[in-house]
Amino acid sequence: APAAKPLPAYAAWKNPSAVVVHSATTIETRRSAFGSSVITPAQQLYIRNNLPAPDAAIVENRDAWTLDVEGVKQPRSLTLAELKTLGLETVATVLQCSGNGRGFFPSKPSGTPWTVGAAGCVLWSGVPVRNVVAALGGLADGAVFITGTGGEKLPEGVDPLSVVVERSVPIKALGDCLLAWEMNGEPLSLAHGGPLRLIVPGYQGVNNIKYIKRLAFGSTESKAKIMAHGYRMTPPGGQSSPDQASVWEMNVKSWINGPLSDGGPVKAGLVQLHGVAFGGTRAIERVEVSTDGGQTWQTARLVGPDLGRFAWRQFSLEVKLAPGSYQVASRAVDSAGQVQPAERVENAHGYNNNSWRDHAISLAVA
Ligand code: MSS
Repeated sequence: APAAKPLPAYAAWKNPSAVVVHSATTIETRRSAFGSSVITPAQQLYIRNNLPAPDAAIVENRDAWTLDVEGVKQPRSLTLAELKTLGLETVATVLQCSGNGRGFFPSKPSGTPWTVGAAGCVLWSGVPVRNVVAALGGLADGAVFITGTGGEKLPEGVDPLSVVVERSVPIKALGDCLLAWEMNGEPLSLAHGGPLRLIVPGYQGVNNIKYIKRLAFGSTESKAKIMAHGYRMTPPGGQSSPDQASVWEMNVKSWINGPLSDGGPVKAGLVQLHGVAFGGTRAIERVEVSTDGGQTWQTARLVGPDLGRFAWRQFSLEVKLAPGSYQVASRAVDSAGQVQPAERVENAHGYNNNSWRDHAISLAVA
């Protein structure tokens, strides 16, 4: 096996045994490290940066960070100190990279071959975006999209639109969006977007803009490359274009986190199969587990606190397993009756994989 890559400086505080460092900008949580207490500790949460992380100086004087708000009746710039006066809410959301599960595509799309670990369930505290809009006189006419712009310093000599991390989401997300300065009870780290991050609950990771500098409401989507061409459901072999579906709401998904037999077979007898399930913007209705590769299913028990429809649910199924080899799969159903599918939707860049078959594990029992 190749030597493990070291953690980059901005993420040196992560737990090295809980993560796989793919590169300085892509760090994945190990399947065995998720634990079973709903919330993912910061030390083991994945990282995905499209640009290098900004200088740590941006989190030195957090309250002085400024956000430009446009597309409201009274557009202006607000400091983080002022945003903190406008409201306070906490929401638990699944933060998941659009490419989580890309590693299961046989077509090997370019990009990080994440399996399950580009995801976590996190608590965010901040001000609801709707409060900020109200404080600035309400939306200007014609708002169809919410656009967030990342605060990275852009490389010189290139078209800013070709590199800026700027994403638009439909205005219907407005009621749920948060401008967060705290994660899991701690000031938001630079690695996860501090001092201020846009949280779009239920939407794929890329829409949750870190170190947000500008929030705009308008009639058109961002012209940035990452919006117009990036993160689109491009047919296999095709070219990305703005008419293809953007990677927005997450689909219903689940996977097994344990026990795993990677380090040797699990002891025969009573076994508690467990994992996580989430439905994007919809709550989880139920989760089924199979030990025979999807031929038969049993309903699992939802475990632990229900932190709302944007969080994931832990689930567990108690089974008695004789020595042998098992294909263990899980299949979630959301509150709208959407069932996690057996097969992935093939696409050029390996997005939105929620195939239960791809996420099944082989379990050796002895
Ligand atoms: N933001 C910014 N500003 N920048 C960058 O790069 N990235 C994305 C998001 N946001 C970015 C941002 C992505 S892409 C993701 S996933 C996320 O983020 C992640 O997060 P964390 O915290 O985990 O790192 Mo895929 O869909």
